[in-house]
Amino acid sequence: MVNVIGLGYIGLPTALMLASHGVETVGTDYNSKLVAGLNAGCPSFKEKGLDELFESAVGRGIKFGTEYMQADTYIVSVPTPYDRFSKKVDACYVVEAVKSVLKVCPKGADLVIESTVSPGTVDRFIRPLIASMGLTMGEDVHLAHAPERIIPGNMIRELQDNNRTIGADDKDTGERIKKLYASFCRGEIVVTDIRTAEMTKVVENTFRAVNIAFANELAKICRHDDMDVYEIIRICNMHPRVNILQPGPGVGGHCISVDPWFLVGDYPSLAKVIDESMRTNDGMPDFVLGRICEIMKEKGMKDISRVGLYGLTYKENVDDCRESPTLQLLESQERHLAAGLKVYDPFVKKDMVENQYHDLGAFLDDTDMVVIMVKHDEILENMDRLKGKTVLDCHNVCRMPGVYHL
Ligand code: SAJ
Repeated sequence: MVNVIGLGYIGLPTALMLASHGVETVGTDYNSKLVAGLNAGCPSFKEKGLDELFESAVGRGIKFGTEYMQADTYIVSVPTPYDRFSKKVDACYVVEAVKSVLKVCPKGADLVIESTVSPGTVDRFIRPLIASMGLTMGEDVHLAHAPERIIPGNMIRELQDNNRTIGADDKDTGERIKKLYASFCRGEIVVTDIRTAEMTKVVENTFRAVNIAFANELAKICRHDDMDVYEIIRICNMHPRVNILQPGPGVGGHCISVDPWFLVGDYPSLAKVIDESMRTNDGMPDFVLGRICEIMKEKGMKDISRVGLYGLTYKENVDDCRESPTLQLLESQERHLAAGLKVYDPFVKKDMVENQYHDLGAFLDDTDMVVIMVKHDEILENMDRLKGKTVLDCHNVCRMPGVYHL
């Protein structure tokens, strides 16, 4: 039996996937409201294919609760926030979850940490914790690290199709955990050591962050001389070994905007390109605010409350607002400008910020300028409703004449 600890964006799909592939699974989360919702048949977030997977897992007998269970294998998938100032990972949730597992787990259980942790976290926090509880690694408990690579917006498919990395202290444990993930994973599963597995996960996200920063810096350079950055990227990417990503209004989400800082925090004198790239990405919301002011001046607009930000989530077609560029911009707005920008996002039902709308029509009625911060399908399907408005398109999705870009 597998006990999955933490039923968030990663833990829940993983628990459901295991159960729907015949593995006896119990999902545990300390948030009793979230557990009650799951037991009432309501997954805690929206994701393509999640409802169908949920139904299949419930049909195979998955259980949800707040207690840690007696199990052969534990998968810990709890948040790993980072300290904005020290840029170091806060492993407290992982440590607390592991401590709770160690209090109930039978001798010889497998303990898999799925949470993204900075390289060396297992050595620095988990091994000493196990020793401090009088337990012996490799006897009382077998440790592994299995970072995930699923991308919000395509999680369920990627959970099955992506290749996976399993870090383990010994070959037998690695092969046992590989077999468990192979119950649903059709990708290649590579077994390595734990520290290498910790590093690969952070490096993958850092690679993407640095490449996005390159695209963002290119956008700024092109803006300086009024060139079309999208046409330049399109043509460059026709080169067989060039793949430039897309500039945007900033980099959000709990991964690409966070994980690279682990390396900066751990290797401050070495992670120079990474540090500068993260500053570039973090500076994009301010850059967008500057563009808004430039365009208002050019159009003779005086009232910032007639400007609306379309999109509050960190990227298209997800309901996750963590580290969202719009939230970063609104914070920035309060530093630089009087509050007043209007906001609307079809995926955000609860009020998160001032002047937030919940209806596209009302939002468009009350704005003369729309800033496309997130390219949700909804705005792509309603481009005609932007006619007559000033548009700052941060994703190069609007084909109307006179549209402004980054
Ligand atoms: N973004 C750009 N330009 C681009 C691509 C993305 O500005 O060309 C922005 C997005 O708008 C968003 C942010 O970057 O604000 C991150 O979005 P994303 O789609 O690049 O990535 P995530 O955070 O949704 O998922 C990433 C993925 N990592 C990689 O692709 C290397 C995913 O595979 C990971 O599992 C996930 O992080 C994670 O949980 O670590």
